[in-house]
Amino acid sequence: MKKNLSANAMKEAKELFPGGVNSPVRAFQSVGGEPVVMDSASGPFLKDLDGNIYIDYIGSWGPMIAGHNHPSVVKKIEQQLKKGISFGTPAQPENHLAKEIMSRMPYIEKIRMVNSGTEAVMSAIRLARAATGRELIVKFDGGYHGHSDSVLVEAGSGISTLGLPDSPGVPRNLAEKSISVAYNDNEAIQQVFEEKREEIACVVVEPIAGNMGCIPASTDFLKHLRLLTTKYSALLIFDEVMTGFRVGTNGAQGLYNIQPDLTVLGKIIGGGLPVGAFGGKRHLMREVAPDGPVYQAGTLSGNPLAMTAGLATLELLTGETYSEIWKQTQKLASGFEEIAESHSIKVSVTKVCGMFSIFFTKSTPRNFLDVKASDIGRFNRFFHSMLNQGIYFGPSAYEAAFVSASHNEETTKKTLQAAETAFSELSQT
Ligand code: HOZ
Repeated sequence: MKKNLSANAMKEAKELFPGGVNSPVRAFQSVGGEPVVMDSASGPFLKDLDGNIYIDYIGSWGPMIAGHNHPSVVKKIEQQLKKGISFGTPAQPENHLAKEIMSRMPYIEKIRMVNSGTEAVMSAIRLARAATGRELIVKFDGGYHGHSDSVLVEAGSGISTLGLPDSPGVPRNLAEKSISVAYNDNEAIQQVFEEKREEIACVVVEPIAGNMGCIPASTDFLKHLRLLTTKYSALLIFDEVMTGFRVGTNGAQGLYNIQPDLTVLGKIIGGGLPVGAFGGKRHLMREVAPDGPVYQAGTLSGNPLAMTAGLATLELLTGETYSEIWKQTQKLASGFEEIAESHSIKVSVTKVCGMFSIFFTKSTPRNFLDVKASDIGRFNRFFHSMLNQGIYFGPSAYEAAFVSASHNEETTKKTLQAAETAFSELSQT
């Protein structure tokens, strides 16, 4: 595999950006080696600067669920491009995307478009604090809700990939307002509520965690959260930045049939362009400026190109699309487990539609502690073997892999062939 052009570009990038990247996980720090610099993408494939082609299981960390550069998404972006890039005024693409989202997630009665998932969570938490008049927030260990101050406590994704406890720069008195509890643990959350009761403004949760690898919540756990938050009049915020329209037509809230008070979205609803959104019950959203006093604003919010790309992507996501994505996800997951088994390697592959993770551990992880106990060194070696064979996973044992509608029997077959080699190599070390 030629790597010269990519290596040179990374050398230059290291002079320009911290760690040579604009988002920490991309830096390959935990898996070792040098990041690959991409040049173009199409369907399920990425092509690097040296012309090497990879089957991509990052999908830009989720948004590219239709596959890279889907013709109808590209066409609609081009049409909008000709009409204008950004207006800073109300524009119709905002209405179109909002209506599509709300028809799929009926618990969102009003929505505010923002520019990233981080911004959306930050604003939803501000709204929850204002609406309840309380300050404490509860999150879960290994849950990642972007990088705003209140949620960088025991966080997943880059924070766990880099082995950072929390982040310096977060004021201590603010961090003290955030409580982090074990995921999928009814007793732990019950205890927190019994102790803090009416001090808790909200619980923010990824209904299917995707930033400590893919760890689905049990239905019982999510139901328990709904009951507790209702009992203590706290708000339940579903962070569906990753799961929204990935795991099914109605997101994780549809899959589990649980009604959150607020929902946070991102990734897919921007079709690959920068977008976030938060929404929920009308009486809560009425508190947001200018209807109410909770301030939130953004120069590029509701950007017409991003709205158009998001809508074009959602329009491609039918029940049939999800069945096909689920089929490939299941084939990959069972394929990995069977091949590993045949080499006497124990892996546990967690999965939901379009998302999976390979953990080098005997039993299925249910929380962050279980994930941290898995063999990260083995994952790193597996990652490099797959990469060398043209299969691109996220460069971290704490990130989920994503399957798109453009992945098919052929890509699954090639991926599993590469896995055969990777597990065989691992069994010899
Ligand atoms: N926080 C993202 C994954 N969970 C990583 C984003 C990126 O590096 O692009």
